Amino acid sequence: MSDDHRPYYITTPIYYVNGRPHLGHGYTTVIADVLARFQRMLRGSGAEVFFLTGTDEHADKVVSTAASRGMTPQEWAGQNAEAFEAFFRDLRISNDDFIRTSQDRHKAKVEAYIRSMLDSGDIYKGDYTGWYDPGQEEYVTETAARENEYKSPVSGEPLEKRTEQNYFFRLSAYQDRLEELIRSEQYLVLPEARRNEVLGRLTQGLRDVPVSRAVGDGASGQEPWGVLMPGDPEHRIYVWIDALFNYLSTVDTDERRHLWPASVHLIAKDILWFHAVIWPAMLMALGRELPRSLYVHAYFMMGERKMSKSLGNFVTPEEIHAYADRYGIDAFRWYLATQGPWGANDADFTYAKFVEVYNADLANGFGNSTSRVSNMVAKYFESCPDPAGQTELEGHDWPKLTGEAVCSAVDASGRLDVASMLKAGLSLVRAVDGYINTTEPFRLAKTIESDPHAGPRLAAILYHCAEALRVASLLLYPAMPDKVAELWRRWRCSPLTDANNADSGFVAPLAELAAWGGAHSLKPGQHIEKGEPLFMRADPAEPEPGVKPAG
Ligand code: ME8
Repeated sequence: MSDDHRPYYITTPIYYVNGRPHLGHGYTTVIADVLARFQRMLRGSGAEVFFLTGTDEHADKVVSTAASRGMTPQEWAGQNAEAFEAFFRDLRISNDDFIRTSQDRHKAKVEAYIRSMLDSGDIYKGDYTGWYDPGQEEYVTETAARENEYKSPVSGEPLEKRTEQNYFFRLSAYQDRLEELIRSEQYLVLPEARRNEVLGRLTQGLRDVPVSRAVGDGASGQEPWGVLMPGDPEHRIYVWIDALFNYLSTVDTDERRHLWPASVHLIAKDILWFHAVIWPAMLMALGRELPRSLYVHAYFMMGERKMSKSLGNFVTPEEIHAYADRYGIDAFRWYLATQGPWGANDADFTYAKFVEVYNADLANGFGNSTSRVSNMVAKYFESCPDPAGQTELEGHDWPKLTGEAVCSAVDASGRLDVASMLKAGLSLVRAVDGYINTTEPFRLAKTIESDPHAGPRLAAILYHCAEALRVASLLLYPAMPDKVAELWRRWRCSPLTDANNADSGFVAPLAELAAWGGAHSLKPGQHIEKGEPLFMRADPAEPEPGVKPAG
């Protein structure tokens, strides 16, 4: 997973284009971005990191919604795909490609994969009867249908009993191998609760799954929308099968083939089965390597219900924009990355919590600490002071403390524990605060005239504060690229290949960038610019930014 001799290839789900983007989509994509940025910094210049997101466009609903708007499916899908791309630009997502399943580069590959599975007998023609959830465009198992009183587990709408002639994927043939792969962690499913859930369901046995729909069904009166079944133009490939292949099709080219297998697929628990079971089985059928890991997070909720498109209760791009206008997009990213539903538990998004975290971690934390230190340096020394070889002060061994923080962040990134990865940076900030409180440099400054030891001591204290904050800033960068790049410009210590572009590469790997006293550390005498605090304090009494969506 974190084997850094291999390229790092990370993906998000590709999102449905029949509705607008919302916080849930933003969440997974921001986390993927934080992990991708961390890996680029970890590996330094020439890092082979590939981050893919995109849109899933061949759903039947795209056809019906487009028709109701007097548009072609391609036009409607294009308009919404652009909305996702714009949303991700606003969120400062640094994806390397954006795959749309309606693109020829994808469709041609899907056709070839399906053809190969028809040839091998992994796909065959037969009859299928089952409970269909029209909202989700998927069949629900008999057990799941019964447990939910034959209603959609997502929308609560009634399920429909459907029979159709279909092509099937011989999933049942892969039962034992799948169980073995997931149990042995060759395909690592995280967190543990989700892995156990998959293993539990696998022991109930696997049925073959339909992988096609009749042309005309759900798309009547239109050109067939989707990828046609090779050799049988009466059938289209089921949107879910088409979609899963995006992870492979995008890199199945001469220039990119070495990127496969993916290091990490990130998803939420709604689409666990497709990714934990059907996807690896199809890859086995194709004789391809399996992705290294699948991370399955929980849901952002609004009160008791999952935030979702079909329920219309989501935080919109406009609302997120309003937060960004007031607090900066980096603050929003920080909140998502540290407070979101990572792991097995759902999380609520609330304004009160946002303000609390913003003030504690950013305004009173990172922002205050960097501005306190910049101000003291400017006031007492004008430029970066000289520590004169001292490394341990008041029991604080800063080279060791910063080294440990970096190790802890790297470890956490390997476990995909994003919050702990970022907290390693924040805890260094807190350590600097505590250190300022015990050493009281502002008090020491008053004795410079009378005490000959006070000046060198003050210089050493402030140097250590600044250098520790510089190391902390590296660990905070993946969540807050723009604010951190701003600090690096002010302190003349940017490790970016272009200091004015927070998305440019890193000149060296993290181990070198973070080395105390190394080539990238703060140099005595260099300019340290004061500037405005990076984050202004938020007033909890102020009303929430933006407007709530209607309904
Ligand atoms: O399922 N909380 O697309 P989709 C957290 N096209 N994450 C959420 C969320 C919430 N309330 N709501 C959505 C599809 N997400 C298929 C995927 S992949 C080959 C095909 C995020 O538009 C989360 O990542 O419904 C979830 O898995 C995804 O959006 C579903 O997006």
